Amino acid sequence: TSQTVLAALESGVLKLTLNRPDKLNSFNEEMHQALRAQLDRAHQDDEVRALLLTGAGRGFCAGQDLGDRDPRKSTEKPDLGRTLDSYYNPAIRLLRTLKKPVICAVNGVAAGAGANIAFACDIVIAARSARFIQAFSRIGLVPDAGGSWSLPRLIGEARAKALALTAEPLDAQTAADWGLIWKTVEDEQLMPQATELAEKLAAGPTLGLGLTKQLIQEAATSDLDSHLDRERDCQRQAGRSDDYAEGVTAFLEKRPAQFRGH
Ligand code: T3D
Repeated sequence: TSQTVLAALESGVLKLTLNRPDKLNSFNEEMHQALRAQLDRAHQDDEVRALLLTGAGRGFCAGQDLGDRDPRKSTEKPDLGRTLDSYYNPAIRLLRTLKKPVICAVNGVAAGAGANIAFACDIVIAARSARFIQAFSRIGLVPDAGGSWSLPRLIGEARAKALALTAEPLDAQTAADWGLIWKTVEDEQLMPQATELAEKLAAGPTLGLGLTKQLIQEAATSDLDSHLDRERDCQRQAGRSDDYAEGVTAFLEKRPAQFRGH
């Protein structure tokens, strides 16, 4: 197995650590493949009830490894669409369709696709010292990994355009104030707090949490009328889960619920 993405399953949390710290965890081919394998596993393995994504060293992820894109080493123009089809787009789809909570602990700079992978996660907690950079325009590219979709939805067109066109770094606290991420914490508190949150969610009613995530995502593109029907369908499904019965029983018995995820 590749060391470019460290994976550890503990207490229902699959912790994935992007691990090319010398290159600020930018993506080479091997890291793309390793992340893909772990995201597939997260989908398939019932033992995985939450995903926690972070980076090794001082950065979270600096997007594509530009060392692999050196125009001086090739006479042919690259087909970057192929990288998106092969890697970034499947990764974003796998994160968004995972029926389990995805927590992102942004430990340092998140640039290019690295920033937009974070924004595809369900709950983003950032270290106070982290920053987000839509680095694409510095090198003549467009935001990818879903950034041109997620940014305007999260913070509105005005801020999305300014960030993407200028590539100015956004500090973590401003990102939180704008609603781009959930919150910031002191640097040394990042992994303890993100782990505690991930473990709490992993011990939760996974089926209901997965449906909740789906509903909120669908709201971006649905009208109220059809969305009310979707809520009804999801509530019907949640109401038939073992975890709902356990939740209500535990409430009536004045004890903590013991959810099993179905
Ligand atoms: O297929 C496709 O290509 C299409 C997909 C595109 C997706 C994308 O993500 S495009 C955007 C690519 N990313 C960037 O443009 C960001 C490039 N990096 C930076 O601008 C800066 O490194 C940061 C602002 C992120 C951090 O700056 P700083 O000063 O804190 O660190 P640094 O000194 O620049 O970086 C530390 C090392 O990491 C350095 O290596 P060295 O000199 O110590 O040997 C640097 O070269 C390396 N590094 C950082 N980012 C990348 C990288 N090496 C290769 N690729 C990188 N993206």
